[in-house]
Amino acid sequence: MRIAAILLFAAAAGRAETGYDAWLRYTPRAATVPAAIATIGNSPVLDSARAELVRGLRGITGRTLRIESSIPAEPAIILGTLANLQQLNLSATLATDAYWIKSVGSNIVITAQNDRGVLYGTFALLRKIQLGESLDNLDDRQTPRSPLRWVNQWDNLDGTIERGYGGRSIFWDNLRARDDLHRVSDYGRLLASLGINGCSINNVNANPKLLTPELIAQAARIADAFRPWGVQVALSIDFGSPQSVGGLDTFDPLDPRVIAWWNSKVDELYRAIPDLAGFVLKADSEGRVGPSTYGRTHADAANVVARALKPHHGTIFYRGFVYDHHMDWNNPKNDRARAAYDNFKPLDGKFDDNVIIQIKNGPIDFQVREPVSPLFGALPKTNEAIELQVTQEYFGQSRHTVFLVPMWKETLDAIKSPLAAFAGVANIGLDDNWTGNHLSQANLYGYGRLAWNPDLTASQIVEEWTKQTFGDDARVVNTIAQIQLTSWRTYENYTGPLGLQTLTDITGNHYGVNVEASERNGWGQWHRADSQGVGMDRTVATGTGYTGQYAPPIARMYESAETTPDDLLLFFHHVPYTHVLHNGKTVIQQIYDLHYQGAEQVEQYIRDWTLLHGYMDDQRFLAVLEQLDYQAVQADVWRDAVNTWFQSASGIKDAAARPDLHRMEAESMELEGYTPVAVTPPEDASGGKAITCPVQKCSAAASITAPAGVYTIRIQYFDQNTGASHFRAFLNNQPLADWTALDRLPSAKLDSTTSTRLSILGIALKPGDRIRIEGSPDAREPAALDYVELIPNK
Ligand code: GCV
Repeated sequence: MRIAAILLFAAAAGRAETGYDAWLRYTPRAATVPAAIATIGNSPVLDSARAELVRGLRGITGRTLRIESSIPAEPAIILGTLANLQQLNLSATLATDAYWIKSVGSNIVITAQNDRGVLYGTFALLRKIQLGESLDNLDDRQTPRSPLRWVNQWDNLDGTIERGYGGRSIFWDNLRARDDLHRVSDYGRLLASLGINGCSINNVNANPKLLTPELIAQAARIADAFRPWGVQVALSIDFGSPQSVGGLDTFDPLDPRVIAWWNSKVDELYRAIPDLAGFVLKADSEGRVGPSTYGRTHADAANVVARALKPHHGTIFYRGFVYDHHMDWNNPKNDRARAAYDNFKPLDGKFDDNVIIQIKNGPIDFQVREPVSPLFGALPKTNEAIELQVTQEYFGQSRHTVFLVPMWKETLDAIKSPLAAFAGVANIGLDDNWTGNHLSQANLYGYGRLAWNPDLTASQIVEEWTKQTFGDDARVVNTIAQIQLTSWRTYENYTGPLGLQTLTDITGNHYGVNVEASERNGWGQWHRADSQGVGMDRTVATGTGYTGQYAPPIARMYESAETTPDDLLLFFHHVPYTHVLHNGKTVIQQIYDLHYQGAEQVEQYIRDWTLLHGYMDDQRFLAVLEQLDYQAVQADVWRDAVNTWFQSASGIKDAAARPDLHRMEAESMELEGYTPVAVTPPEDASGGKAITCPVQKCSAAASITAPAGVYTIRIQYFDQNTGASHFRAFLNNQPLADWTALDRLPSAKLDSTTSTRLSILGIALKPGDRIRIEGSPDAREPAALDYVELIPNK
């Protein structure tokens, strides 16, 4: 938190603006459109299309469209399927869900092969208007690249969300669908605006109870809420269900009783949800049961369910995310990255045609940078879907701005084989703004747009999103686009560059820094950094052989450190810290430099964002400012922790001159009541130590030795989730700041996750001035402090 700046802006805040409308804001702008709408045909989806057009144009033009049920003599916007608009003699062949927006005389016609296509065309017309595109001589036909475009919710039936950072579930609470499902309808509208046509409504770590009659009835209510928006419900299933809820003594996919159970369960489901899209199945992965229990294959498992779905035209997405999380880390030939290919390649051609293998973009698990999974294109006789994680599990969990589209684009551009489907692990919850951070909405938008058309560029997507969400003032669009488009690289710079993967707490919350957490365990996210060098040797020649899973030209490129791009060097090769990169720097110096660079880039985002004051509503302006400010703090924590760890591991000092931070370690201040404690891991605190207060009130004081000048005073403290400690800061006994540690940070420990700070801007200081901080613990939170730092004003 920055005290001076935020208070200043907060004073200006006016009308409540939550961000709930996301990119469907329909704010006023000049647009010449017909005054009437005629919808030919009748269905809930067409009703949604008509209502959306009326709503959108009322917002944009201030006028309410006249509603006609047949084509009027005067100009109109005409909605209907090709079959219903035969009188217009439009000749076209359109795929399911494709749309055609066409000027016919003074009319604008939105047509498609199915009602859902008409709905998508309606949103597309509204998007054009919001983007200020010309409506003259319209002739725009758009066909989605893949027929199935789903989001996966990792929502649990108790209302929590696995890896969810936008609040609790909009679907479930306390083992039932919520009584009020209006958020589900509103979400359906957001999804429809992007062309998403399926949503699996529960966690892939599936609760088998979902297949009991009581919960099937609940799922049916959710399907009803989505249906008017053309979003079909799918369910994540547990492969042990024939036994756990079916009462059988087996779930062996080849057992006739199991086959019969799946058939009858699926029939029951379709009676309740006639348009059920199908299932998602995570089997033999991270403790989920699967066919291996009976020595059966993934094809046996997928097909038994697929055959039950087939008569109902349902699809099963079978996850390729299968690996052993108890691998022996001492064996240098073991490699989690190999797992998906090793498991599925031998089964190519053995899956039924309504099975889709759902493959994560990279071979590990949504790390900050991974190569493209070698399974794409390796299964020519099998349907493949790409799974992208919209929720920011390893990307700062909605507390950091990270726009994922540029990363997804690199993957999608590299995949040459057809994709039968897209699956995106969604990032929404009950928070007012859906995603916990206004700028993270762009990830959902971008996912949907790419699922429709993977050829769109990241710049096109961010520009569209920004104009619709924040308006089309050039300063706003350029600033937000610049922040979003560089944010992945920025985050990578301070969390895990050169292919190290996200250096986070792998066995914990996946949020804060813990460089060693990935090592010496069976999870296989190893980077194998030690005193000599760093990186995983995945070569065929001397390593795990993973590079051999790629097609020959790619395999050759990754086999040699010389030809591997620096961004992925340490993913493929173990090298000494002194290995020289293509840019001429050593690996170790690059690690140091990039961490400084990443942290500085976030500071720049704050400066850039500040210039947008007055160009948007104060609420969203302020919320993003606070979020970026917090991100800057965390980027410093990451920088210091990672650099400290590598300096101590490698024994090689950072060769660059860094600015003097005038840092006073809390443990070296004059303490009353406070006690120094060791922090684990030590790199998570400056000097490896913090101070905690074991009594009701403690204080830490120091005299300033920095030269006279104007400074920002940074007080680095710990904000655990076990209480709300109170702090007060004084300068020469005059009150300077007063705050309570009650941010929602996901840890109860003193570590990098809870390390945060208060910045007090613009304070004149001279040598000898006394800074004193008082801390009062609350519950089990000990008002811990790490350091005080003085940053001279430039
Ligand atoms: C739903 C990672 C996540 C898990 C997730 C799993 C998966 O391991 O940390 O939370 O489980 O991926 O994709 O199945």
